[in-house]
Amino acid sequence: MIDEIEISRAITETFYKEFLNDMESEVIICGAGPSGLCAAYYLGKAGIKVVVLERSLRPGGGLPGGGMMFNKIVIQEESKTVLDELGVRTVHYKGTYYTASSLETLSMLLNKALKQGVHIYNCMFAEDVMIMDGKVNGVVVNWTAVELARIHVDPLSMRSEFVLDATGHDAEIARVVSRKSGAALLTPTGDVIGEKPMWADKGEKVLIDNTKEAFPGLYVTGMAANAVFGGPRMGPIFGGMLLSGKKVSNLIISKLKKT
Ligand code: 48F
Repeated sequence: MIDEIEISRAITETFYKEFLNDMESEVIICGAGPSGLCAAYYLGKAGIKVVVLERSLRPGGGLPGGGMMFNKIVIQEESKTVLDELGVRTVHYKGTYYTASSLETLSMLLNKALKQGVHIYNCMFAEDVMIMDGKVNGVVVNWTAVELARIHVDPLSMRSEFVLDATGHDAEIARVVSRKSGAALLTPTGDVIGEKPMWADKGEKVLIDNTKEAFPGLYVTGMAANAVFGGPRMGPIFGGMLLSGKKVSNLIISKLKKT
């Protein structure tokens, strides 16, 4: 006989066991778009304890929408190796351009990250950060439903060695650090410089360089990296997002090895 209360117990108990254990981790990734998920996969693969927070009900950020809801993405030759590793099928278009299904890319990123032991909390967002002794060491979290309902509910906190801002165009985490830390970001102006207009070629090129530490304990990846360090947007070419996620995972892995 199927019992409703056993089902409810199974869900709550399993969730809370995991959530309690995830209150402390090595890396918290804010945002489950392509760059955040790609970073999560590589960090998980390296055996690092990773927690991903995603404000939406469905992870993926701008990925499933492809270009203006045509659900295909374009990637370049250099980033094809990442999709090959994930098992995503690509089709050669012309020259150095390849296309892939945005849905297959999302499903494989999710699948591979989860199978590496990454825990993803959807419907939960980082509303603030913890900064101690000049270093970001965690985030303050709340349910998206609380934000949508505009009700006053105090948040909870999650600690980590490093926080990764993968929140996309808004660079929400870097902005909160800039606003509240009372110290300069590691950008030329000391602040979030802001995203520049569409220029796909330049945007993809500078993104890799912009993928780095933006404040002690805080790294930036994907569109958040270009927003923080002032790079252009690039539209539905996603190779840079994947390479940025991979690069930031390597930076964090080497930092964790030193600490
Ligand atoms: O925007 P998003 O897809 O970021 P990305 O990984 O990729 C950018 C591309 O999709 C596209 C592009 C391609 O070249 O330019 O725009 O840089 O995903 C960001 C995710 O972060 C979530 C948001 O819901 C989205 O799924 N997010 C934003 N703020 C928060 C957050 C927050 N404070 N806490 C948790 N999740």
